[in-house]
Order: sequence, then C-alpha cells, then structure tokens
Amino acid sequence: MLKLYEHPMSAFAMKVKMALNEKGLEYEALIPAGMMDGSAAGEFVAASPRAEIPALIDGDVEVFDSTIILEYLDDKWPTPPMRPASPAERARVRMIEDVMDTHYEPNNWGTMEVMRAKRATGAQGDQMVAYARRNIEQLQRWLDQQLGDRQWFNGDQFGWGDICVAPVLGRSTIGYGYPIATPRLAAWFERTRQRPAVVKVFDQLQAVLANLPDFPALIAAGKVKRQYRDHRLEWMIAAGGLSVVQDGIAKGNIRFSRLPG
Ligand SMILES: N[C@@H](CCC(=O)N[C@@H](CS)C(=O)NCC(=O)O)C(=O)O
Repeated sequence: MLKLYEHPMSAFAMKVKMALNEKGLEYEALIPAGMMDGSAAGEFVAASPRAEIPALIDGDVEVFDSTIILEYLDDKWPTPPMRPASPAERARVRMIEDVMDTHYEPNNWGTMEVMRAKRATGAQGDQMVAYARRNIEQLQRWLDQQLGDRQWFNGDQFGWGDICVAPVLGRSTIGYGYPIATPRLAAWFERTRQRPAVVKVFDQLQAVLANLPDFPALIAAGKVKRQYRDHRLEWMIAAGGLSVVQDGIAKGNIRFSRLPG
C-alpha cells in the first residue's frame, strides 16, 4: 500500500491527501517522529531528505514535495485526472498553486506562530496578526478574480486548482476563523468542503486543531524548534517579527532548512 508521511495541519500534505482520496487510492498516513524539533530520521528522511512533509512511498519509489507528488499521482493513476487537459489551463492552475504555496500559506503559518505558539504577544502580536488578515483578504479577492464564473478553480471539473486552494483557504477559515472575503469564493468553498475527499481531510484537520498541545511550554522545554525558511521567514520579517527570529536564534528554538545529504 502507498505510504504518505504527512501531518493533518500541513496544507501541502492536505493537497496530496485530497488527490489520493479523489482518485480512490488507499494509503497509510504516518506522522513522522521528530518533526517538531528537527530530529526526524529513518525511512521518512530517506524519502524526504529535507525532512519535509509530505513524502510519498510507492514501493521502491520515493517522492517528496507536494507538487511533484501530485504530478506523480496523475502520471501513474491518470483517472480521474487532477490536471486540466490543455497546457494553458495547466499553467493557469499551477500559477494559482504557486501563489497559494508561497504567498498565502505563510500567513497561516505566521498566524499559528503568533496566536498559538505566542512567539510575539501584545502590540507586536496584534500587528502581526493584522498583517496576516490584510494579506489574506487581498489574496482572497485575487482568488475570487481567478475563479471568475467557473464552477471550480480547475474549470468544469474539480481538480488540481481546487486541491491547491482548499487546504490553505480551509486552514485560515476553519483554523483561525478568518472570514472569506467574497460571496463567490465562499460559495466555492461550501461546494468544495462537501466533497467526500475533502470532508475526510478537513475532519482530520479539525481533530488536531481541537487538541493542540501547549506550544509555548513545548518551545520553552526545547521540544519544539520550528523551521523558519523561505516565504515563511520572509513573512515573519515583513510582518514585524524580526525580533522573533533573532530571539529564536539566540535561544535555539527555531531552525532553518535541512540540507539533503
Ligand atoms: N515545497 C514543499 C513544502 C513542504 C513544507 O513546507 N512542509 C512543512 C510542513 S507544512 C515541513 O515539513 N516543514 C519541516 C519542518 O517543520 O520541520 C511542498 O510543497 O511539499
């Protein structure tokens, strides 16, 4: 059976689970040990040398990175296809995916770092959450334009475009209660969250959100060292959290990318 290393809160893992569910593929979902403090090892790191989720194991084949996994799934199990048919439509949904992964997702990540992990509090924390809210509203207005009169981001059929938007928008809506900026986007989200493939994934997200650990205590005890990298690190600085980064380096409770090898 397929094995998926994942975490129910990860939008990148949610994308892959939605595709697997839509295709009716069975898989074993595993949360890798050592994700919280960067000490992951073994089969997971062999499959995902940056120690990032998601990672898919299909017999001898190991694939990391959500986009590459989605491509692999569509190549190996083309029915139902997640990619739209034409090159132009494929490019269109891949561009939406890129914006979700690089611009939208860091706002969810940063909200978590402030609201739940309490990396910043008081006026600084408020300013950072307000920054996330503004960005999310702007990006949702952009998404509304991308959707236009289509039924799905993918076109006539649910697919790649939708499974790349749903996890990220779902996390900010279900996870943090950020309102959806336009009625058209809200209606799309309602249609999407009724699909069995999506229901399963959001149920898992909600179960984890309802039982979050005491992050500030775990950080203080050295058991959580979040990875600060790429767009998330930029978000932290642009939102007004440079001192969070400096403090995290000084106290050793953040880390950067893990290099393969
Ligand atoms: N480009 C990757 C990004 C994956 C990613 O950022 N995963 C995060 C979780 S949401 C992760 O595993 N971070 C490593 C860590 O927290 O140690 C993808 O699309 O799969």
